[in-house]
Amino acid sequence: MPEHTADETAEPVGDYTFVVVANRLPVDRIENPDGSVEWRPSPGGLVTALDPVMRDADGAWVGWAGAPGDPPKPFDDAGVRLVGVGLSAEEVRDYYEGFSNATLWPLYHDVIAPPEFHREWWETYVVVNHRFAQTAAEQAATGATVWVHDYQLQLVPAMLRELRPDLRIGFFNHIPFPGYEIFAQLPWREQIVTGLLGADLLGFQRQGDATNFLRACRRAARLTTRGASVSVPGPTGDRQVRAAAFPISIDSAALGDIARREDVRARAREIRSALGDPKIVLLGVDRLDYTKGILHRLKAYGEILADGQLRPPEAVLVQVASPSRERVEQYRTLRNEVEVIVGRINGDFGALGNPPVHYLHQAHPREEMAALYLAADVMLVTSLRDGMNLVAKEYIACRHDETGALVLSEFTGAADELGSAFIVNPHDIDGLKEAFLRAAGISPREARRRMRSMRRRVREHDVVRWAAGFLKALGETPEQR
Ligand code: GDG
Repeated sequence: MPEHTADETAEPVGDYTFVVVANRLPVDRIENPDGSVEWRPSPGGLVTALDPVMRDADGAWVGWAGAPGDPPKPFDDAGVRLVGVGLSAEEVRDYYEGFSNATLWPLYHDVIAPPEFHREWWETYVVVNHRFAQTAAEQAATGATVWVHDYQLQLVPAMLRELRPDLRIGFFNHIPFPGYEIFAQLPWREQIVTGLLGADLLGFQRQGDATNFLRACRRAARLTTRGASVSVPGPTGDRQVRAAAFPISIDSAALGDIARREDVRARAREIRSALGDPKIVLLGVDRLDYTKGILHRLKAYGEILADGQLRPPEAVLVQVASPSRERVEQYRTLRNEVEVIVGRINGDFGALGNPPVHYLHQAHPREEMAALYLAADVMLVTSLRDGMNLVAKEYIACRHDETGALVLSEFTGAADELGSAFIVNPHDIDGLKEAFLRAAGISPREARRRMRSMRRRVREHDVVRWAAGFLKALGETPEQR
């Protein structure tokens, strides 16, 4: 129970001056054979990004524990108060798999897959967003800062402001915000815009995303914008809400340290030797998601092999595709398509003991990821649309010796920062093939030149700086801006 109230009539308030609200708690529930339950850190872009920030702050994290049913009782983990939000099986289906991952995700990624619009999904999205807002309101101390994350929770800022006008509310969108012609398809476009505008500051990955959002404010909600600010009418006059780019990053130093470890370097050598000591190792690391352009990458690689421009076993591709959203139909279809193409390439161009594609549909520990990055001569990031893409930055952070080459889609947020990569349009298969070959044949000198500037960028703009920049801007008054 909350211990104190702001006054006798107001909503009860909690103890935490910094509260993160995200769809998932940063843990997975593991049930041991003896029936005991433990919580393990779970991988993923957001978790990786916020971990160092939460360790420093005395904060609370509100999120869903990842399985339907009652939420776990609030508990402390590594100095952070974890507060679970419970979802029923139907809510997981309609709010998470449905509206979040089969409506918003494809819509916001430029309709690479067709979004589905269902009124029942929307209604559940509203109910669940309200539950997240209510839970956050119960945890936040008077005047606390609350940072809401991502497309699953776009109504939370306005709901939270309604419950707790004393809070300072930030929102960060990890995925792209689409152009208005696409966003306008959403039957609930106005509600989404006004939901987001409950925040004081809205952060996006790229300037283009912020610009798209400002346009949506004008078109869908008929509001006035000036520069990066939107005027939002409220009970006490207009509020100025700011929308700007805050490109997310990684904990570059921590990952760099892992990549320096002798056991990790030994593992990288072992990986190369297990692959048959090829001349060129190409690597893809993605959640198995249709936004990541895995099929385009495989098509280009298959054609390169067919043309004889790279010949296994001198060149091999390792594709890590970590399992993702397997209950959503489009993800099951994608898995089948990827596995058919991998099988075809291996069937056409492999020899006994020497498949040209090593395909791993598994999640791996961080050390193994670092070893894979170290083992790879060429990193392939070919997303059709991607808010940022942390994998690109992780590869760069691991390459202490300034070798290796990054092929990077122009449709990632990372492309705005990593201009020294081989920038590609993944829809242009000939262009992809050319970039793969140029990256595979790069001279040590050119690799060093490109890697050096990208490493500087990733080192200096790490996740701590990202979070600090966002929180500083959130703390500024309109006049200070
Ligand atoms: C969303 C946006 C944005 C992957 N497999 C394993 C594993 N991973 C880690 C990677 C990386 C993270 O997951 C994936 O992050 P990405 O940025 O590449 O992509 P999304 O998951 O789609 O993330 C994206 C991000 O949010 C942050 O804002 O950049 O645009 O779509 O860190 O290394 N980690 C481990 N084992 C795996 O098997 N340990």
